[in-house]
Amino acid sequence: MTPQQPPFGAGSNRRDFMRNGFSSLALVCTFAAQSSLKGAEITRSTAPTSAGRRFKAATPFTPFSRDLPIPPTLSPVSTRQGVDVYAMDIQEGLTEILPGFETPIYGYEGIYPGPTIRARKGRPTIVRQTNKLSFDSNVHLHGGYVPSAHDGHPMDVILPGKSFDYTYPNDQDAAYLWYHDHAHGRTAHTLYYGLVGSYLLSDDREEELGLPTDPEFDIPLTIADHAFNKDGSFRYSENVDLGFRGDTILVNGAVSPRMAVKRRLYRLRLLNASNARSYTLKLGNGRTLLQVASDGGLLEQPVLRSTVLIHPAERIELLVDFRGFRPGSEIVLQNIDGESAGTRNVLRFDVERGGGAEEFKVPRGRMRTIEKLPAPNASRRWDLSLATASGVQWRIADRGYDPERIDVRPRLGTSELWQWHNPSNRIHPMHLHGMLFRIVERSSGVIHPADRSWKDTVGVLAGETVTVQPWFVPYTGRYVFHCHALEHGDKAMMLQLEVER
Ligand SMILES: [Cu+2]
Repeated sequence: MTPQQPPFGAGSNRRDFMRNGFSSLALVCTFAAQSSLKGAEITRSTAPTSAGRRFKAATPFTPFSRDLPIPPTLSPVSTRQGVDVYAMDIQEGLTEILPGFETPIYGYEGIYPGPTIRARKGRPTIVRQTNKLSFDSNVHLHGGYVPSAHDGHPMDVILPGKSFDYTYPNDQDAAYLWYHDHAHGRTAHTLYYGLVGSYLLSDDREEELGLPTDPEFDIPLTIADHAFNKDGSFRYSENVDLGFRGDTILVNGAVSPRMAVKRRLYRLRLLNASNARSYTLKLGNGRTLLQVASDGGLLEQPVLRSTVLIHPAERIELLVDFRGFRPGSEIVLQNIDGESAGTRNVLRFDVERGGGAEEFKVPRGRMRTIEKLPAPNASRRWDLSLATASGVQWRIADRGYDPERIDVRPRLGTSELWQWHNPSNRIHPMHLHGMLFRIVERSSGVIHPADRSWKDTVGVLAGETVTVQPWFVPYTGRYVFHCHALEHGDKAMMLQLEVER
């Protein structure tokens, strides 16, 4: 493991991070004091840093001390013949995550997470992305039915100083899509340093069901684990085998924030935007959560869950009815897999006094009918394994990524059975671009009811075999499928398919 360079190279015009001398001093004192602590909890890292060794007193890592930031919703710059045109700059930025410190990031519009796009089924969008970074970038709309040329294929990049108009047909059911950098070999770096944003596609059906779509009550929650250097910058160290693990959970770019909620129904859209960490989320008081959607949109019916497992790149939409809580209640969303306070505390809901009079309905029974897949016309087995012959590299079917090679050529409109076979001791969240699949079998047991709808990413557990059935629609062309543990996908756990007519 070697520490990575900070994102900004020499010659950039990065400002001094420490705007606030007092807070900065406090943090440095905290680090200095902590570095002399002995014993407890000092096991995972030797670099002096952040949450793993926090003080009892308030520090920048004290959970629930900041309000949940909500990324701004981007407005179109124009509308041409029913197509909304958006524009974004991919650029460096500074953001205040730890009070008094500015953390250098890469960001869409220079912010982390990037702005949210709210799109509507049947109404296409064009997103003009201008690369103001000093290296190649591109944008993948994760979960989108998008023509190959607009998918953000790892080899289709925007050169520094150039722009690309991504055209999104939005001809698919409502779903929580998200966009992120996909230039080959550096996604672990660029996503970690901030190139992530939400793309919320709505349709008539979800409105008929009464699901909240007002941005005040329909909240994207981008969850990612990070670590910090003393100067407040993100700390990253590459670990190709395990994938990166941070010691501090950020939600929408704030350390374990609090969210003031009214006594009414909220739609919480969870995105695991972590490099490689999976979470098992649970409400602190043991209340159940109602899941209504996953990667590919609505479930057939709502599913009550006591815990929610979410792997990198997956989305889970929950409805939480805060009328059931007393005013003044504080309910903590915890990651019960967390190994420390910094990775256990996710978010606290602070129920405000008053409210409770709003009318709304919680969907019960059938929300949608999942389309029937054509019978599979091929069966493939993809072994997921670690190769160590020339440095640590991950493989799919003993192959690493080769952009010149097409690994599978399915016909448009057909489906196949794909068996992800994972003899390794790591979780591999396997993702297919441009298309959706169903999970049809898990060797570890039954398929959870919340995983029976359309998916674009599935967490294949250590030792597990998961069979999925992708449907090769709606476009022909070249797409990739890969592990979304970003260090795995970068090196080089990715293959290529070409859907042919
Ligand atoms: Cu993997």
